[in-house]
Amino acid sequence: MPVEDNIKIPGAPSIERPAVEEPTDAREPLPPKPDQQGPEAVSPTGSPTGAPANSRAQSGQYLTTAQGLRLGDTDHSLKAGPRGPILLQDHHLREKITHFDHERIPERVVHARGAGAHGTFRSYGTASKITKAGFLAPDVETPVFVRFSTVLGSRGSADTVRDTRGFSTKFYTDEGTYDLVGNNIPVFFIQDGIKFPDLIHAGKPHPDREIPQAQSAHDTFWDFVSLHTEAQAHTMWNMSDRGIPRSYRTMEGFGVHTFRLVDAAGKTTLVKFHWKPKLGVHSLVWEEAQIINGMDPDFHRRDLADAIESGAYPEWELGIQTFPDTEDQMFEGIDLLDPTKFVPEELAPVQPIGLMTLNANPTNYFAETEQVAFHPGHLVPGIDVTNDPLLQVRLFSYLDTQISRLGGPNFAQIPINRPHAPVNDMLRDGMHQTAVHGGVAPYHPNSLDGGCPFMAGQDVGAFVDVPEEIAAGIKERRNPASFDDHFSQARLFFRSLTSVEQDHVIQAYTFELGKCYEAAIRERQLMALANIDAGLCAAVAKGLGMPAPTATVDTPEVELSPAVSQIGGKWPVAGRVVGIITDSESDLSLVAAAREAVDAAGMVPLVIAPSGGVIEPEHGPAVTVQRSYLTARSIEFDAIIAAGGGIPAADAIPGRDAKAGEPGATLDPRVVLMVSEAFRHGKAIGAWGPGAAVLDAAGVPQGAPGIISGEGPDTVISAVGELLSAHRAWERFPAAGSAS
Ligand code: HDE
Repeated sequence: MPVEDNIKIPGAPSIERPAVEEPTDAREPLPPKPDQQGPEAVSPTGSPTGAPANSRAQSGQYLTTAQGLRLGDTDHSLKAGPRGPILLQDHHLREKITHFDHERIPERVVHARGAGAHGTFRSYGTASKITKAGFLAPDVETPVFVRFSTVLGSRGSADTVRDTRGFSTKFYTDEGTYDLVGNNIPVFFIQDGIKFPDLIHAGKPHPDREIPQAQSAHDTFWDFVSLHTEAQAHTMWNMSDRGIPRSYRTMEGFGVHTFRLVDAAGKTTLVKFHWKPKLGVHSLVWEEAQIINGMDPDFHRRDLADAIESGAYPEWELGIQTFPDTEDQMFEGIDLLDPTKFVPEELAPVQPIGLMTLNANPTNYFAETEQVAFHPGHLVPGIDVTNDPLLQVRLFSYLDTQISRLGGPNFAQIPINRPHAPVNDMLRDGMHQTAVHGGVAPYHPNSLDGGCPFMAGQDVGAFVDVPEEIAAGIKERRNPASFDDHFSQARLFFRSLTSVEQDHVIQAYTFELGKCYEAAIRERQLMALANIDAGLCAAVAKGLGMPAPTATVDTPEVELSPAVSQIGGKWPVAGRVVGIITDSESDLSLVAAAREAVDAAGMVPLVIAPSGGVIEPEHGPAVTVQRSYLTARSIEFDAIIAAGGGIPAADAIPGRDAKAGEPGATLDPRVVLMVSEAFRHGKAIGAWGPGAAVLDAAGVPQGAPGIISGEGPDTVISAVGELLSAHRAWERFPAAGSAS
């Protein structure tokens, strides 16, 4: 049994530690864990019920049928004799199997893989000058549910694939539910939503063999984006470190489109929404991301849930860039209706308007994270849409998709989707209707139900579509000329990165295009890169072993935006994971002190030892092991402390663990691998005592950036924390750079 200690390691599956023996005493189901929360107890029509938070969970001590009939056996079917056929009469068997047969619903056509959390949003009130939205008034607190996602992969796909991430927030406001359904990249692939099925068909696995899963490194994707060059700006962001976030907690979020805020007098302001993570914007490195996909495909989900469980609540500031609502809807030459363009922060600063804190995990993934239904058309008074042709198509699509995904038109009555504002919608009947509507006159106007429901005036919170004059034009399928520039913002982004980040972009393009079978597709994408940046194009072409084409388009010169770089600041380290390597020669009092120090700094200490269990020294505290040399891999840790010499474990033989290498080594090869990978990935590494030998064996040069050797945790842990606040020891990446 693990020893109890005052440092709680997140991830316990149950609120109670189980005994080895199967429980036999009847008892009520266990309550949710302290880090968990369910949807608020409101009725299908938005009224508070006053019921306890877990009132929707199952209750009662005994197994029952769905009708509440107590059962005495669920392990044996009803048969004609012990060896006879099963009887059709077995109502329990049929109910159990029939329900099981229908447990799955269609996964989302995009963004199928996701993770969610509950939280609150507290408004600073700074936006109330330009919007009448009640939840943006000073100090208003609004419950939220957030779902993060990848775009291309199926529901069971890996978390750390190179992809755009979704960042959807449901604000349960008093004036109705407001959804901000954004991404972690501020520009999109396409300008007009009619192209969305083409984009997704190109990005998803090939329809014949259904490969590759959850990635863009394949022919159909690059075929499409190289032919359809408006996708190049988004692709550039995706090939940068933004495509492989370290954590959902370290992602920026963007509303992407331009929205319109409306004040009480009807005055409008154009805005772009930004979520700024308090922990900074950080990413994985590509090799790390690929190893994680195999070692821990749930890496991002686990990170989010563990952080919340351990009290390191992720926070984001919501901010807006504001622009005058002029007739041409342009700002500094950027068309605000073109979703493939962003407005650099240097031109329009992001003004903070509120703080979101995610403080509870869902109690049930399916009920909450899978069934939550977002829609950019879920608006509140004070926030309206613009004519961005991508947004306009989204306004149709999100409502429509829920009908097949959630089995009918009443998905707003599913607990996680219920508004916290009174609902009187005159929508009636349909599959899975759970409300019990009164009255006889669900039509307007009526007199039989006393005329109810009534139309609201603006004085009582009606949503009024912003009256907008539409310039005379002809009905046609055409973009405005301002949408024609496909390359300048890709150039702007690439050239604004530091040289380490530019190298990652080069690596990503070279990898992705190197995975394309067809040379013509590689060549065509190189032609697009030539129009963006000749140095980038040449470096990628070299890696592909192909000639670099010359530019065919006269791409306008750009002002750089250093704000898009992720490198160069210091951020909090809350919830970061520190692995502490120990062995039988480690001084366990130092290991115990290291755990305390890591925990006290708000990070999570995980002890890695030759085998699992508990290390019990003759003197001093016992230490519970969280990872063995077999189960640990560098990717799980943001920093590694070698507090032991990595004496080979009993299973350090390839027959038990292929990465253990050849037998007979003086150090366990898995420990050496762990440290060398962490070194290659620019992670902070600390060592004391026999740990120094591990660093030597891993080829870590003494005095290299981000390497701390000391006498013990006193000096090493604080130095490691300091290094982690910059995310990585960036100096360790030999930067070639490439901007022309
Ligand atoms: Fe989506 N998108 N999208 N999208 N999207 C969906 O809605 C769609 C777009 C985004 O966590 C679907 O409920 C079209 C831009 C997120 O549940 C679907 C177009 C942006 C999520 C859909 C776009 C997004 C979705 C799939 C082009 C960033 C996950 C299931 C007109 C601003 C929401 C669902 C969640 C989900 C359609 C473009 C973000 C099919 C037609 C641009 C974060 O309705």
